[in-house]
Amino acid sequence: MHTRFAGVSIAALALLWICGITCDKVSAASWKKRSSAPAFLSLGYLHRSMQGKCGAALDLNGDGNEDLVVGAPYARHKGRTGALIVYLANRKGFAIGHSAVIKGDGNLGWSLVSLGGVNGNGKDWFAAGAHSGSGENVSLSGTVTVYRGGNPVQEVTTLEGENAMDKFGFALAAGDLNGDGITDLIVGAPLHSPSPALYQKGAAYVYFGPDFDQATKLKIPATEDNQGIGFSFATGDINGDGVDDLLMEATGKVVGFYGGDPFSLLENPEAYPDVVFSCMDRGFLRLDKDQEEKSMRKRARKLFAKAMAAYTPPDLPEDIESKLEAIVNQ
Ligand SMILES: [Ca+2]
Ligand SMILES: [Ca+2]
Ligand SMILES: [Ca+2]
Repeated sequence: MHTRFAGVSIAALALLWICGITCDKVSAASWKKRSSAPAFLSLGYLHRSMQGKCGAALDLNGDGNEDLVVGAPYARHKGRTGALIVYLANRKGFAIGHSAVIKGDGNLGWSLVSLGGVNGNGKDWFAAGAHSGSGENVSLSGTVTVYRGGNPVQEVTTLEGENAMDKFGFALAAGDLNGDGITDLIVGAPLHSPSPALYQKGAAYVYFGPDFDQATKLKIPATEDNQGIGFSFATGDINGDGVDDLLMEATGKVVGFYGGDPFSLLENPEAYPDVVFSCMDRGFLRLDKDQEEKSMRKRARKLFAKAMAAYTPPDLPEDIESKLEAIVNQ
């Protein structure tokens, strides 16, 4: 079973954020040679870049120490927009400076997800979204680039949305949905229009590892029951069968599809969700299907609350933070 919620990332990013604030007040020279958390960069093109919008903690170079990739979707360089900042750590912690900056376009760094070890060499892979990116076939559809761990990291493939302005790559998640032991990549395109009647109601796409092939993706379009998908996801095993399941935010509710081998969504991508939760003030309420199962509801609620928290900027109003915390701790 794989549960890929950014718990570690949250902690690392919180440190990073705190560190960034501190940097404004303390000169770099007064810092110790090695720090437990890296500092935000103050390079000109990263000014107002929203660096820290997202992050992923993963071992890029296979040395056993968790490294950090941070998105800066509004970094500006030579007319392009977006960047990823890589921080490699050793066993003592992070160096003060960054290790590399991967410059991109189309708001690269809006979303990030670790794919774990894909080819068994100990170096983790990750994917990064550029929701305004242009693909080979469609301009401004949004793109997602898959990177192979290493020093430097290398691009494996770039995926693209179907139509301009789909915002493909707005949200990402990872999990082994077809139960073959290899991580799969889930990409949201919240403004995709599956049909005129479902204008900008969204879609989700699943790309199966280790190839993450554009041609063999699974498209889960918005339906009458699933409108508003593509903004956020969570993965984890909510029905306890050992295979990751997919939870998707939809308008006014969260819908869930069970993973499996065979993966039933492959047969019918427009199937009615296996579970539907409505977003009520007090968390998630199971609405329909099968018998009430408290433990599953509780797990799903926790999984999704953690995923939402991972995408929460650090300056949310206190009441929203406390509500999220209450959901997570229920
Ligand atoms: Ca490492
Ligand atoms: Ca898989
Ligand atoms: Ca499952």
